[in-house]
Amino acid sequence: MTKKLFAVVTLMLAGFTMAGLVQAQAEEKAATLKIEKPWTRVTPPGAKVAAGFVTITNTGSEPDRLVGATASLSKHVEVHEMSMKDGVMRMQEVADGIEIAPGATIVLKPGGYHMMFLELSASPKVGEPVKGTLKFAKAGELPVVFAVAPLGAKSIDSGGKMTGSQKEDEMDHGSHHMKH
Ligand SMILES: [Cu+2]
Repeated sequence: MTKKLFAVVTLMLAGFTMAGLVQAQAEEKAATLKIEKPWTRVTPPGAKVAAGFVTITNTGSEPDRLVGATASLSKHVEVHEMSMKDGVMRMQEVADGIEIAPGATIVLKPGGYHMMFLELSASPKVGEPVKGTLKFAKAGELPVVFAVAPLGAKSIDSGGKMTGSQKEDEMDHGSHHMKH
């Protein structure tokens, strides 16, 4: 092998190793967050907003934060929390996102943390999953597909059966109409 050829081969090997390393790092980042059951649900006629839910477990050793999301049928998405104040359920944007400590699981669900899909271009329909992403402070933007549950569903597990009262939903939308 000539010296020149040797140099070229060495450079190529270095290049491959670098590419492999970068890819491995990206995979490792994504692998530290386990994303389960992203879902949304059918909205009442005329609704301008829909809610999105998901379960996220941090299997890594560093904390991360859910700071935002996207959904194909929404112009922009906010992360919201619900809280009881003076006997009234309210919701507000979580400005800094939701922290996920190492080993912790956060559950976005009706009545708690949720994503708010704002300015809908179309309503979610059962059988038509919604593509989107979840944005994390450290792991970056990860793709998800939101399954669509029927109107008023309280979880994606119940097969969309109505398990709670619909009052909560009406209140959600009422306060959003005021806010947005
Ligand atoms: Cu909300």
